[in-house]
Amino acid sequence: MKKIILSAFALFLLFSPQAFAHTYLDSTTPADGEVLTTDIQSIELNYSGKIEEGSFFTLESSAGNEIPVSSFTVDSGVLKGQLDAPLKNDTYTVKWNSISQDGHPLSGNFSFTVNKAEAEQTDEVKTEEKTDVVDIEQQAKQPIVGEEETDDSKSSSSLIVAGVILVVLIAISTFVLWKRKK
Ligand SMILES: [Cu+2]
Repeated sequence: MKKIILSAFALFLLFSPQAFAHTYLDSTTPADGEVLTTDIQSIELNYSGKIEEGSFFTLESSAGNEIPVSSFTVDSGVLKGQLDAPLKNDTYTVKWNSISQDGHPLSGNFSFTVNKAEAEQTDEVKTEEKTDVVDIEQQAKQPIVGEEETDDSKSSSSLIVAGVILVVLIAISTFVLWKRKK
């Protein structure tokens, strides 16, 4: 009987890391709500775990026009999209789609603003802009859109684990009853 309990426990340990391996979007560069004052060459999405090849995102201007992204690379938990040309001053939305290593489709979006300083600006205006940037950066610390979905999926993972435990318990009690009959 001890052996059965031990092997049931081993079985549980074997399956549980996978049940908890759900990936979520950890951070992005640029960050959600960030205001950029310099040009960027790429957009990076950092996930909490591995994501599958074929994960991608689209980049849209505030008018809804799609900005071309020349190439995507997936390196373990990092999805990187290369930009063809410098971005004009505007607010952009990144709409991302990826598949977690456990097969979960994941999606969400975040936005950032490009606000490059004009070549001829008085110092006064520059100081004003700096204050604005700090305010928006504080807003950026708010959670990234799409994390709510992750929390739901986490609880569903716990449900799966609970289900596995239940099945194992039923199997053990069935076995014990069968042995007693013998
Ligand atoms: Cu998952």
